[in-house]
Amino acid sequence: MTKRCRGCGANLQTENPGEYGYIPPKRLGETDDDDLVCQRCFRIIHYNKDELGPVLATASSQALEEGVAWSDHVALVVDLLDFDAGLPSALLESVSARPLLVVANKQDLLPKKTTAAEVALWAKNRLRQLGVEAEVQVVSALNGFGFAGLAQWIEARQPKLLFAGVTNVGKSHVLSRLLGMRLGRKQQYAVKPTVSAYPGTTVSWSRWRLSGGIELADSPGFVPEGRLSDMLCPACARELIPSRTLSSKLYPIAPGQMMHIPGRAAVVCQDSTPGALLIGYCGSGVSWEKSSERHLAKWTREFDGHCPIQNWEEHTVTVPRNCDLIIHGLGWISARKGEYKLKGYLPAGTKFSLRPCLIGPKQQ
Ligand SMILES: Nc1nc2c(ncn2[C@@H]2O[C@H](COP(=O)(O)OP(=O)(O)OP(=O)(O)O)[C@@H](O)[C@H]2O)c(=O)[nH]1
Ligand SMILES: [Mg+2]
Ligand SMILES: [Zn+2]
Ligand SMILES: [Zn+2]
Repeated sequence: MTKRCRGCGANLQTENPGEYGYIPPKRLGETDDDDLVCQRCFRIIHYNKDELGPVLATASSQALEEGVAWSDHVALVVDLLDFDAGLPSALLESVSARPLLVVANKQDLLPKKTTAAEVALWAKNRLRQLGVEAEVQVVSALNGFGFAGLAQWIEARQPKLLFAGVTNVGKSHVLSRLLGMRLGRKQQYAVKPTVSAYPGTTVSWSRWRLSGGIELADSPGFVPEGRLSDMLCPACARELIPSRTLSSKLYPIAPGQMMHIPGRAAVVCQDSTPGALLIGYCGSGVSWEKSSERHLAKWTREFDGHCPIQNWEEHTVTVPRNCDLIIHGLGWISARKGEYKLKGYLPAGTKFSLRPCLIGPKQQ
C-alpha cells in the first residue's frame, strides 16, 4: 500500500523533490508509518515556507469526492469571518449526500460582546437563507472554544467524519485539536495534520482512527471562486486574512464620500439616511479608510502598491440598515442607523453579497 504523509495526505514518493509527497529515501525506512511527513510539510511546520504552492482545484475536488464516499457524516468547516465564501454551491452539492454539521470556526476573532449563542443562531439563519439545513457548532481551533461540544457531538455518533470546506478555513487545525483530545484513544498521534496560513496546504484526504468506530478525516480545501484574497500573491493575501484580530472602523459617510481599502476595494456613497454610519471590518493587515469620491482613481486603478489590480468592476448596491455588504475574501461593511445606496468598485470577478449583520444589532 502507498504510504501517505500524515501532515497533508499526499502519497509519499522518493523520486521528485519538486512534487507533493517527496521524502528523502532514508527517512522512509527509519520512521513509523504514523509519523511520516513529506519534505514540504516539514518545511511548512519548521520554517513557515510552502515551496510547492497550493493544491490544484481539480485534485482537491477529486479528493473531496473520495472522502465523501468514504464518510457517513460531514463536518463542513466555515470561517466565521468569511462565512458566505465558505459555502459555494458546488461544495454544498458534493457534501449534501451526508448528514451535515457546520463547524463555524475562528470564533476568537469576533468581538467579546458577540456571544456564541448569538453567533450560532445567526449562522443557522444565514444557512437557512442559503438553503442549507444543518446543526451548527461555533468553535475556535486557536483557543479551544466550543470543542467540548464538538467532541460530544462526535462521541454520540461514533462517525466516519470527513472535515470539508474551502481552503484556509481551519479544517486541519480543528482536526488537529480534536486529535489532541484523543476521544478515548490511549495514545496521542505524534504527528498531526499540517496547518499553515497559506491556502491549499492539505493535498489529499487522510484518515485518523480514534476509539470505538470513530474515524476522522482531513481533506484538501475546495477552491472557491470570487475570493479577493485568492487573486493576490501569498504575502498580499495574508494581509487580508484576519489571523489574530479583526479590525473595525466606523465612519459617518455622506454622499460624495467613500470608504476604501487601498488598492483592493472602494465604496462611494450615492445616498444615505441622514445620520447613518458605515462600519468596515477586515483583517488587521489592512484597514478601511475614509476619503472623498475625488480620490477614487488614486485608491483603485492608480494604486501603486504590490499586486495592483488591473481590471475593476463597478456595482450599485443598496445596503439596508443593520445589514452587511460582504466582499468575499476581504471583509464587510455594515450599515447602521440607516440605509446606504453605494457604488462599489471591486477587482473583476470578486463576489459580494448582502446579509443581516453578524456583529451588533440583530433586528432590522
Ligand atoms: N484566529 C484563528 N485562526 C485560525 C483558527 N483555525 C485556523 N486558523 C488559522 O487559519 C489558517 C488556516 O488553517 P488550516 O487549518 O491550515 O486551514 P485548512 O482549512 O486546513 O486549509 P487548507 O488545507 O489550505 O485547505 C492558519 O493560519 C491557522 O492558524 C482559529 O480558530 N482562529
Ligand atoms: Mg488543511
Ligand atoms: Zn505533507
Ligand atoms: Zn502581492
